[in-house]
Parts: sequence; C-alpha cells; structure tokens
Amino acid sequence: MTVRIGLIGAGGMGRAHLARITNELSGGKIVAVADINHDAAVSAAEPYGAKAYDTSDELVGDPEVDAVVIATFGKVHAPDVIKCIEAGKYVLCEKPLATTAEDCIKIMEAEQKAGKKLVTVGFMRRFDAAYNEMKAVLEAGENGQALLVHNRHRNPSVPESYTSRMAIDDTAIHEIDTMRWLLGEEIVKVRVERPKSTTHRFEHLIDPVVVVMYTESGVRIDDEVNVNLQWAYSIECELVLETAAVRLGDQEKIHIRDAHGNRNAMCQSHIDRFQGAFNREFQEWINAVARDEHTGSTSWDGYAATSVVDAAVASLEDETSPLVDVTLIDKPDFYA
Ligand code: ISE
Repeated sequence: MTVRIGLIGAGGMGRAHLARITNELSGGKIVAVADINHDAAVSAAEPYGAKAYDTSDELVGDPEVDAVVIATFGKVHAPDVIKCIEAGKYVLCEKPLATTAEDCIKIMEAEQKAGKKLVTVGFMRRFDAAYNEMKAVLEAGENGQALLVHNRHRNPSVPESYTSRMAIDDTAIHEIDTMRWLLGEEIVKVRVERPKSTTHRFEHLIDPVVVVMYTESGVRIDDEVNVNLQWAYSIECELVLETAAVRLGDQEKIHIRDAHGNRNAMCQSHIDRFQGAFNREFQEWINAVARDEHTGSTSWDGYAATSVVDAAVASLEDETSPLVDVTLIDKPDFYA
C-alpha cells in the first residue's frame, strides 16, 4: 500500500520532509500541502503534483489523505493534531507536540477517546544510529548504571525571532526527550543556569544557558544550549556509567589530514546532522501507517517533554535559577 501523505506547514522543515519522502524513502506519496500562506503551499506542492490548500481543515478532511505530517510552529500544533485524531488519521507532528501541558493533555484525551494511538512526535534523535548504540551499551549492563550525562547542543546562529524561551522549548527539548528515552525514566527536577552571555547574540536573548536535570533515580544531566556559535551545528553527548564513559562519535563523513591539521567538516544544521535519523524516523512511520500501527514517540512523550519545558522555563525566568519540580499527571494505562 502506498501511504498518501498530506503536509501542514510548508516551511524549510516541511519541505525537507517532502523531499525525503519522495526522493529517499519508499511507500509514501505526497498528495497535499496546506499552509496559511497560499503561495508557500502552492510552491511546495507543485514539484510533487500535489494539491495545495490554504487551511489544515481542508487537508485533514481530504479523503485522499491517509496520514498527515505537521511541520508548523509549535504554538499552533494542538488543534491540527486533534483534527487528525478526530478524522482517525495517523499524524507525525514535529516537536514540540504542543507548547503547554494543558494542550498535550487535550491531545491525549482525544487519542484515548479515539481508542487508538495515532500520534507520533517528531523526536528524530531516537532514530540516530549513535544514540541507539549508546542506549544498547547502557542496556547491556556490563558497565553498571548511568550516573551522569553531559550534553552540548550548539547552533551556528539563530534568527532575531528566536527567544530565550525557545532555547528550552525549541532546542533543549531534544535533549529532554532523548534523555528520557535513553535512560528510560522521567525527569523530575530541573534548573536553568545563565552563564556569561556571548556577544554574538541578539540583545534580547539569554545565551548560552545550561539546563541541569535530575531523573527519578537521581541521574544528573546537564545540557549546554549555546546557539550563536558562528562555526557549526554541533551536538555532543557523553553518558557516564559506573565503569565506562560513552560518547557520541563526531558527525563527520571524512577526515582530512593536511598542513592545517587533522580535521573534518562540521554540519551546519539539524537537517544535515540528523539526515539519517530523520530518514529512519519517516521510513518507520510510513511502514507502520501502512500496517495500521503506531510507531515512535507517543503523545505521553510529547506531554512529559513539555512538562519538563514548563518547569525549566520557570527556572529560566527566575534569576536565582531555582531547582523546579516537574509535575506530571498519572500516566494513563493507554500509554503504558
Ligand atoms: C530547531 O527547531 C531544531 O529542532 C534543531 O534541532 C535545534 O538545534 C534548533 O535549536 C531548533 O531551533
């Protein structure tokens, strides 16, 4: 079966997904694109011979759309995700699932009413080969328990529209989800520290920040979010076990040794750094939709991540950087 896919949100990320589904993956076909910017919808749809809609209502209601990808801004995700659930369509929603815990709860309620897991949150790092190897080392148990994790999430630059809150809900949210997935437990406390600021930031921005989190069993996680590096998109992670330290390898494809040293090209965005992970995530989703099955992270994962974001933002907004408790509702059996 070919899965007929509709995309809501014709920005850079959405277009990258259209290209991967068409050129690199199998089993999926782009049949419709919706964007409130009519010209954007038309120009994104046209190369694929897809329909262009101005509203998500039309796209979700189109009987020729089997499943939906949402790549709009986080703030507008919730109503579209709920529309897809009510239409009984599988939806892969880019992170964050929603920007408030209340909206995530509404999504979980709609999904439980539908009686079927339909929502996958676009936490693509769960599909990155190196993070998976790291998780396999932890789960093999030969080096003892996890004690600490050190993360560095660095971007070359961000636009003026990027806010300090986005350092948490748009950037650190990747580590928040990846750490929950890697360690297999919830994050229960979080603090956001503000070191000295870079002169390369826009004046309104707090950058860098360091997000410090603790899990239920007491693993301490730190995450340097540093988004005006100028030189690269660079993701680092070191998992400290009792008798080993496991680090992600570098992301390079080749090394060059010459008169300038031994070096490798650095990625410039998440789209090139996580190309393989995005492809695996989308291929698994298409395959699962074709079998009428759910795959990947659930609405609960989206909710839990957004709840950690809420606590982290509360800490960020208080100059004393308090350690804030993360509050979660009881996990519904539906997501067990
Ligand atoms: C962006 O939305 C992403 O998802 C990237 O992975 C992250 O590095 C960047 O900071 C975000 O703005």
